[in-house]
Amino acid sequence: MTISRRSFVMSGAAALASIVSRPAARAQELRPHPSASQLAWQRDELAMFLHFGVNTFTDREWGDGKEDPAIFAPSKLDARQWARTARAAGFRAMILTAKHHDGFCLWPSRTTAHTVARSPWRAGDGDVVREFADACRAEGLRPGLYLSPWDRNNPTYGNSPRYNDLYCDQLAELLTNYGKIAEVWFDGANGEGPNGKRQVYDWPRVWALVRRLQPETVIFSDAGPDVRWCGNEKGEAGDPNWSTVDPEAVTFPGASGAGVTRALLHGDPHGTVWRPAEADVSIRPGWFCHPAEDSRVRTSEQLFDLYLSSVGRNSKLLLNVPPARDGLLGDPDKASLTGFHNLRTSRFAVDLAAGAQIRWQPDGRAAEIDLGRRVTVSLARIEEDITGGQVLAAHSLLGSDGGPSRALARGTTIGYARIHRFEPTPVLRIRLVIDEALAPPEKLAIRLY
Ligand code: FUL
Repeated sequence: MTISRRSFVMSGAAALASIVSRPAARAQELRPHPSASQLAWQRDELAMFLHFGVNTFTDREWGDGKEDPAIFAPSKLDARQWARTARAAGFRAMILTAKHHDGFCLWPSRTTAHTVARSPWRAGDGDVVREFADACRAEGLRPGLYLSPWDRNNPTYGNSPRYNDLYCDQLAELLTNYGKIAEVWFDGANGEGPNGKRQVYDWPRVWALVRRLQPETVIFSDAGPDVRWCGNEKGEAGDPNWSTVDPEAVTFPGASGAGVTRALLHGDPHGTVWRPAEADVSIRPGWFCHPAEDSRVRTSEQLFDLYLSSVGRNSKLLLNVPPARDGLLGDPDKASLTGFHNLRTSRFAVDLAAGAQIRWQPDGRAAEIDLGRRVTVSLARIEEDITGGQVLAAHSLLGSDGGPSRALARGTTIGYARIHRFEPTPVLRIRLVIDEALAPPEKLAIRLY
């Protein structure tokens, strides 16, 4: 839909710095918009995923559930090292695999004997979830937990009502005993195959339990209800990427089909619920740490690219950094993270548009920023104020060095953030053209680097 011709000009005096705003529009008040929890989730921008468990010791990606708990013996496990590393690299949240598909519980669950209590680690008195949650809080990170629905160890798995009871009991332990949890992650994987056990999950019951025990947490799954998967494990959000979706397009975690992938990737401009996309990807080829992959850790530049294709496309980056067998994050992973942080802080160090004069075109379809001096720019970060919803569908960014304007970048949706990277270009003036929108935007921020 094309933007209405109604003007949404802001008076020159009220347009401050590179933040462009206009009085509230009624149409937008009715649009789907984020809850306080969804907004806090998005503003974290970076969360670290930690895949750790028996697979770390067997060198596998998917355990079969027959692992002996005695193999779980991290000699130096230090969750504070995980959290310190994450915080120093600019991450604001961490999510731990409390139970992966092998069914091994990293906390001493009462629901099964297949837990850390049967391992030699801390003489069977340890609790990785406790150490993880304490470490997050000590370092100012928000903790999240992954509890795999698919469980290849538990004998009740496949007996739907019994396993659903057990799964809810496990969830209740995790959501009752470890303080406030910021995100609960429900994986859609189920590799049983056509002849395997058929477990019918009771998602409405699971989600209601989470709501009751942790009303402020966000629930992630392909089907939300709060945050959706971005549709791939490459760290690439869709383009366009709407945070609104049609709730009927993906109704349960693990649903598949071309329509499902499209809905996850792009959302829906006319969607009736707010369900932003999370982009999960691993710093290594595998989700678990395999020593043979130590030389294949993504470089700092590659992590920066992932930041642009996730956070820079209205998503959140959930970057997996798996602890090694000793229970610590390894040196190659830490080095890449440090480099990534340095790149991010240096490339976004000075906003060259801060304090610049902004003028809206009378019909409200374009804003011009006079930088007052010639600067060389190569990155632009544009933000919609999403507190009232998301409205921009297509835009272009032009730059002028005194002469005619040249296109710097073109894009579809903006949402929380859209980051464009282009050839370093000298400019005196920048023009943001709104090519297509559902409604006039409430407020835009344009930052140049
Ligand atoms: C997938 C799982 O099968 C992988 O092992 C990993 O946990 C990834 C995040 O989700 O569905």
